Amino acid sequence: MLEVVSRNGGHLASSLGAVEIAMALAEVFDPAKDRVVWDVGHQAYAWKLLTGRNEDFDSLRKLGGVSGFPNPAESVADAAVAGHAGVALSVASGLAAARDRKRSGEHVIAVVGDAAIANGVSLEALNNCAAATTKMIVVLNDNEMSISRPTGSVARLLGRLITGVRYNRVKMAAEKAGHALRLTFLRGIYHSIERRIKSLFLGNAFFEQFGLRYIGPVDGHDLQALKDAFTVAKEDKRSVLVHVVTKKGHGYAPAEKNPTQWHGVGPFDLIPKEDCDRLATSKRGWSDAFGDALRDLARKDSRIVAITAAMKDGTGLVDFATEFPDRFFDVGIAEEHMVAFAGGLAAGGLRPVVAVYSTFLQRAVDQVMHDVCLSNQPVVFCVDRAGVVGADGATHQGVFDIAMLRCLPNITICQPKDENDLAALLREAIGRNGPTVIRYPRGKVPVVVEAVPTVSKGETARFAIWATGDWLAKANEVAKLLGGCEVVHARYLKPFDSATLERQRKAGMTIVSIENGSVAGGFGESIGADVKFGWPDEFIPHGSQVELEKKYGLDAASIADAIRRRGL
Ligand SMILES: Cc1ncc(C[n+]2csc(CCOP(=O)(O)OP(=O)(O)O)c2C)c(N)n1
Repeated sequence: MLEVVSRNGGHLASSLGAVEIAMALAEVFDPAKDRVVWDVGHQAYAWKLLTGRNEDFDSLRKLGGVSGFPNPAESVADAAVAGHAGVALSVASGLAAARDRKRSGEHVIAVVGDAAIANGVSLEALNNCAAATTKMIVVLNDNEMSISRPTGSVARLLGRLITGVRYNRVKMAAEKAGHALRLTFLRGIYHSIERRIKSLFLGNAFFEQFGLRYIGPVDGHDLQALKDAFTVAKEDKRSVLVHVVTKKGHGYAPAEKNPTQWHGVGPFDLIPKEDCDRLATSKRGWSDAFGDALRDLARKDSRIVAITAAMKDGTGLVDFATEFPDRFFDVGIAEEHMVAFAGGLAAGGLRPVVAVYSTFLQRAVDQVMHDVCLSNQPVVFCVDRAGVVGADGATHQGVFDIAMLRCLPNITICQPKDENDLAALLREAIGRNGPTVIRYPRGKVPVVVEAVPTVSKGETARFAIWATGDWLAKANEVAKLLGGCEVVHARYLKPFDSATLERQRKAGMTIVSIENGSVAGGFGESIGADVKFGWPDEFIPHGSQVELEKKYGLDAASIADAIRRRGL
């Protein structure tokens, strides 16, 4: 796992922490018959190695290779598609209810992390699982980490469950040393232990109230202990939750030391000179540019607050959180709550800035409509990873946001072309009395890019290319290859620059659109472009961004060829 991820990049720390869980599951259950549903699925590399993907594992996350996430199309051992957090308990409940009807007898197991179990969908599933199924098994993989430190009351409850057991051991030891309890000093410790043990039972009761027998906490790196616990869970007639305690990054010192930085990594030197130094020097991306621009604005405008759903690091908000701790909210993996909460903050007079990946905003489209757009709240959505993200594959490609959002009344959608433009659009968004979406892609941010037309003064262009943000540079390349072309940076996607479009139409130009988003429902459709380039009506698999653009004919040379073939 280490060797392959060091070459291909991937989700390392979570998968290292779940090795023994995967081994014990593969041994106690039948991967071909029993159904194991991994939540998010980024922690399932060992499961892949153990269930038929060992030979091909070198191709992890490569175009045409083994996916970084579970997928039934890849193996029968993968019970469900995964990539987004919080749904494993729901999917597993459905599989268990279907089994109950068929009386087919297989076991259904959901493996869920301590952050994902606090997600709204997980809690909805917990609320329903006793009514919906006769029996399912939940493995709660508790490493006391989300990507960064988890927030919220469920995290606190789980923490109490673990410390409760540690204290239980201390209490027993104290009891053995019975006479010592006469000393007041030790009596104080004893009472604090008592209190913690009470809270332990409250914690057990939490899951028992949902109809799940609670087993644990079990040491998640003790293979035999895991196998024993899973066997008990298997044999019990009732639904069971096995609380497993693991260490994120287990077995690789740099990842253990800094699990947040090693959650998802690019290629790295397997034995780093110094822990994580390569990551520390990684190039400046769009997320960093966003974080810096927001801090700049926040220093001048005290109404600005920032919100993330467990993605402080990925969205570039680490420095904001440090500089403005009381103006920063990490709501946990809870996108629906995050957006409705932002609507409330805006209604209360603040200027909330929601930083979220395009693919995860999908969860909260209803709240964008109902709690933000309908009452025209000034919420700014900074939609990161908008466009194809590459190796994370179909569950993570951020290609649907334009199509999903542009139909919503009151919303403004824009996309910067470079770093300066991002800062400017953010400033404009904060000043707007209504919702704004600013979308930008995964990857490095250019400082300045300008649209470069290839028509001389006085000459009329044969066609115009309208390009969104990050693909403006590509439009320039196409224009250079073909000549006779106007290039427009579609800075605002909604409302768009209709005066320019009208002028070009009147001049008889063909309108071409290029966007890093789905063609269906995309920007090109909204302007009625004659030729539209973007991602087709299918799920885009994993591969590098460059490879995928080539494969789908979306690199500059292929686009130029396609335009030429149309006789333009
Ligand atoms: C809906 C959704 N929001 C955000 C993410 C990004 N994300 C991937 S893993 C992760 C943390 C998961 O933590 P936990 O469930 O505790 O599992 P661990 O990685 O610690 O094993 C997050 C926030 C996601 N996959 N899905």
